[in-house]
Formats: sequence, C-alpha cells, structure tokens
Amino acid sequence: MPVSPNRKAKPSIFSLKRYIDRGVKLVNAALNQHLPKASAKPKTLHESMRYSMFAGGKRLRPILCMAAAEACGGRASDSLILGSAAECIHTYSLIHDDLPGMDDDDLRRGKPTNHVVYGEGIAVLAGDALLTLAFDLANQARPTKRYKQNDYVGELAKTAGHAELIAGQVADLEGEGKPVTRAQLRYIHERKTSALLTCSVRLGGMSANATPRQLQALTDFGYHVGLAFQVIDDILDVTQSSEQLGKTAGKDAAVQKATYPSIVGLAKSRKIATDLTAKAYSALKPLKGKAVALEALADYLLKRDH
Ligand code: GRG
Repeated sequence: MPVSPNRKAKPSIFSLKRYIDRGVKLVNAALNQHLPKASAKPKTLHESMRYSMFAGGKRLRPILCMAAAEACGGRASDSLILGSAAECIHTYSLIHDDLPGMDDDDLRRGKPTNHVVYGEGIAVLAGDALLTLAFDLANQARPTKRYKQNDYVGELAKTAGHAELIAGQVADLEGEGKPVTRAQLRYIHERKTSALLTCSVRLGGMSANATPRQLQALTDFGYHVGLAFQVIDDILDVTQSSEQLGKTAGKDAAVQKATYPSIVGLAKSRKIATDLTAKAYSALKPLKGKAVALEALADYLLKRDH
C-alpha cells in the first residue's frame, strides 16, 4: 500500500537500553583518554587506578550528567569531562570504602577489590589520585556564560568534602553495631549517596548553561533519585546474591549496619523508594518534557536488580 505523503512521521520511541549502551561507550572512551596510561610511571599506581575504573561499573553518574545536560538543551559531549570527574570521585570512594579500615570488603564490581590486588598502600594512593584527577578534569571543562571552571571544581569539592561524602562515611562508620534512627539513616544516605548523584546532574546542567530554575529542578531530582537509589541498594543487599551484585551481598546485616529494610522492613522500603522516585519525576516539571532520559533513568533505577 502506498504511504501517503501527508502521513505524519511516527515520533521516535526513546530506548533507554540504547541510551545507556551509548552512554557507557562514550564514558569509557572519555575515561580512557583522561586516565594516565597504565604504562606511564609510576606503573603500579596507574595500573591500579585503571583496574578499579575499568572493572565494569554502571557509569550511572556520568550518564545522569549527560542526560541532565540534554534536558537543559545542551550536548552530552560537552558534559562528558564533568561526568568523568564525578565517576573518578565515585571510584575513589569505592576503593577507600573497601579498605580494611573502612568496610573491609574483597569484592567490588565483580572483581577482587583494589587493595586485595595491589595492597593497601597503593589502593589508598590510587583513590587519592582519582580524587585529585577529578578536580583537574573539572578545571579543563568548557566554561559557559553562567558557569566557569571554579564553579565546577567547587561543586565537586563541596560534594566530596567534610560535610557531604566524608560526613556520610563518618556517620556510617560510627553507626555500625548501634541503633540508628530513620532520621540518622536518611542523613547518611543523603551524604553518602544522594550528594554525588545530585552533583552529577547539577554539573550536567551547568555544562549546558542551565538557568537557576533548571538547576534547582535538577538539584531536587538528584536529591530524590539519589535517596531512592540507596533505598533500593539496601533492598538488593538482602534480596540478591553477591554474583548478581558484583559485591558482597548481605554485608549490611553482617556488620550490623542500619538500612531501610532493617528499620522499616522490605515492603515499606519499596514504598519509600517508589515515593521518592515520584518526587524525582515531579521535580522535572520545570524542564518541560525535555527530560525523557532522566525520567527513564529514574524508573530504571527503581526497578533495577543489581
Ligand atoms: C569518602 C571513602 C569515602 C566514602 C564515601 C560513597 C561512599 C562514601 C562509599 C562507597 C560505598 C557505598 C556503598 C556507597 C553508597 C553509594 C552506592 C550504593 C554506591 C554504588 O554505586 P553503583 O551501584 O556502583 O553505581 P557501580 O560499581 O555500578 O559504579
């Protein structure tokens, strides 16, 4: 049957799988470009940085960064270096978190942890090197009319610093084996998890010269999606196997760490994650339908099984 020339073209259907696959490829290529070569001196350090960086992480933070840039009318390619910086901070935090003096874990991203392979000294230094590389990358990012390199660096420093990531880690360490209230648990999750997800979407928006209203929308989105992400992480820790997660399952209960399931039970935890995701969707309203990828990512994070 001939196709009528007046027939409207079908709107293209957004495929999250394609979006994530493309995002992972772009991020891996950018990280490969920005990380020192494994053969460069000091070889052990650079091998160790690359070992953890290319161990198979989901690349969630840089993908959220790209989606946020696009939601503000920018290009994913302009946000890549900032997303890479967020991934460097994330990977540093995982390496240090796995150390014997912290969570003492030997499995991460489906592989032996950094200190198991390279020793504690090199693992500490590889984490330090990734953290500082993040600031170097942010300092190389393209400025926009509203945001300059010092804004990007400041954003990352605030997130990685004493009041956010590190404060969350301190509260987490000090809470082990003790009764923790729901409010204290939320304090930990806001800092340990939500802060870097919020920072990632804010950096994406900044790379696209986001208006203050757009940036606020991304901040609210990141906050809620970040909390939902951690509630789901707590649920997966008790419902999935180490094989599925690529990290030691059941760890929270083993070290008597408070989690949403341990405080409110599994069913209520799922409801909390669903409600937080609904709040994340609502936060996107000011982006006026341009945040399709962010919406799909929030939904994916709620339903994920690893
Ligand atoms: C300052 C050392 C230090 C740590 C800060 C972020 C953090 C606190 C510790 C890392 C361990 C942890 C359980 C963090 C909570 C956030 C979280 C669930 C991280 C795992 O993120 P995914 O699932 O990991 O995105 P992949 O491996 O896919 O990148």
